[in-house]
Amino acid sequence: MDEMESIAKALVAPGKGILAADESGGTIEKRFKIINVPSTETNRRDYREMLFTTPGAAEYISGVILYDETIRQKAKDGTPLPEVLKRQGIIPGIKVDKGAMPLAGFPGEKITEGLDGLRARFEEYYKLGARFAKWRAVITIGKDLPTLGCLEANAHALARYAALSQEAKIVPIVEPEVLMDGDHTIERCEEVTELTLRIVFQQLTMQRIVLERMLLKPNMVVPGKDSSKQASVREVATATIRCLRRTVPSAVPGIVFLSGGQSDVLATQHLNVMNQMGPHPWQLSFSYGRALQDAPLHSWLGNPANVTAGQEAFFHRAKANGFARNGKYTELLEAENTELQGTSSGNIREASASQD
Ligand code: 5MM
Repeated sequence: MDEMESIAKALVAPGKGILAADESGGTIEKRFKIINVPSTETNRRDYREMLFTTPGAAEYISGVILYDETIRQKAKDGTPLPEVLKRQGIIPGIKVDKGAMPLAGFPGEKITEGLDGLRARFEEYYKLGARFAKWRAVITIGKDLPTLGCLEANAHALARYAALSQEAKIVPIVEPEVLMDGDHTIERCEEVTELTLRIVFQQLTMQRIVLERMLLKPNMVVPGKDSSKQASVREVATATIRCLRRTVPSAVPGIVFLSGGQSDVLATQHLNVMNQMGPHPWQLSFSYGRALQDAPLHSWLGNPANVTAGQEAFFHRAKANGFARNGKYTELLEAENTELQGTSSGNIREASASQD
């Protein structure tokens, strides 16, 4: 089998999913602020080393998305962090976008930047061990938003990125995130997500992306976080699957959801019910950032004495999502390690859905 195809398949292997640990400088600073830890290079390294060296993590985690700084960092014993992951049996990945900036002429909308010089960066990232990559576009729902201009610009950039990624023999994860911010209904989220995915796949086709060699990282279809009408787990699962079946070709090997500001437990429940509704044309897994990290972050608190507690909290969430990815998650499983979860779900619920 082609190398990229086998990497894409390995990333969505049964019972496994991806840890998104690619917070850029500003985002990790925000996360550390919640636990009162200064965002120094050493603290960022220590925190990520704690996650990556979690005993048994590879049972449920297939790959980790790194940030440019992290892929160049070394563990305390001098081992490069990508090597630490490889020794665990985890595939290193890299975020290659340079963030979302205001889109000229489109007030309230953003365009993700980072295409200039990307071919050379991909070459270097391959040498540093990255075998998959990620680029995130953000789509805002609001009055008269999103515009077609914004959707097309972002879809085009995603497709240009994916083409360069495949040229470098790196599997692209294509992440068009329709944000949860706002008071819109679940129906409006479904309408916007469907349109977004249609335009993204048109552009991927135009740029000759080999669908078997990529993964899609979408939002789930949920009401805005300020909506007066919240949805049940089954409603979210039903709307999300309907939307994906209408838009994602079956040649795409896997869909790895982002959590987008949902509580960690809810993100697991949604994934579980969607998998129970299968079989689906693609594997359905996770690529969570906050929904995997909120619990370990609050157990760690920047204190070296808490590393084991942080790893246990991370392992627990990875395991829960590994089971959900097979539709086998249960309340009993969630209750294991209850004392370690502390207030994590509460904290994440209070956090803003927006990354920006
Ligand atoms: C980890 O956060 C990623 C974005 O970081 P920056 O905003 O600093 O670039 C983000 O793309 C993340 O990978 C996805 O949104 C998934 O994370 P969540 O928290 O939504 O599951």
